[in-house]
Amino acid sequence: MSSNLSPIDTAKFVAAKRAVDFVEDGMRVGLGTGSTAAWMVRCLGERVREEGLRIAGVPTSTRTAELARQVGIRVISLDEARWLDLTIDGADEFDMDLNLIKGGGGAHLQEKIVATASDQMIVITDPSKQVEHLGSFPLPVEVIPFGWQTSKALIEETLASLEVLGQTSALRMNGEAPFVTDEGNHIIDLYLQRIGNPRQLSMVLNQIPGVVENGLFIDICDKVVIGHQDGRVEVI
Ligand code: ABF
Repeated sequence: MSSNLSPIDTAKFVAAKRAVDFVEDGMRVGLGTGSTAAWMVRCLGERVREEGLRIAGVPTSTRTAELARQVGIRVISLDEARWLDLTIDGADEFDMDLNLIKGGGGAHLQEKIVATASDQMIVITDPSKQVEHLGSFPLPVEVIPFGWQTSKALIEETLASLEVLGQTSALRMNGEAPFVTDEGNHIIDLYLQRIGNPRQLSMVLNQIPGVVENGLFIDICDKVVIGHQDGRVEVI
């Protein structure tokens, strides 16, 4: 599976391959979204087919559900699983406290629900996602379509009252139309440069009417598996 991969795909692949070693027979596993998580789903499918590993997967997006079925993973809903042993997912940024920004792929709402309902969350990544302070990557905030412009204005007003650098925000687009999440919502991306107090920002954002969930994952991730382009893997 790993031959002829580009350097970046090698990094993602080796991280994914190492992370699926943590999956044991009988586990209920949360399946993340994104290109790194897609490698994990393929690696897990390989273990299901070759070792007869019996697991149930709870996908965090329609894309992941489709891929999981294609590779032979039994897919169940979170309501069927209720609680998960482990979730493996990608991220857009992680800091030394293992706090994350997620949602560049627009799936952070389901990702956060699934990760929070898991005994353990492992993030798989390449080294480029490691940062000293979260915030260089735009922070996604999922809002319901009703009154989204008002929610956006309220978000900006809230940011102005907090100590965050950069306070611009933009509705995420998909071509000419607003991007629509799996839940039928929109995403406002916040361009903040540096988030001084991610825990406070996350709580404050989620109190704004119309906001469904933001992409900050605080105290949710337990381990980060970093794959390097030369094939080395670090676990922190
Ligand atoms: C998901 O996919 C998201 O939360 C995150 O936005 C994105 C990372 O994608 P990739 O692995 O393609 O960089 O994990």
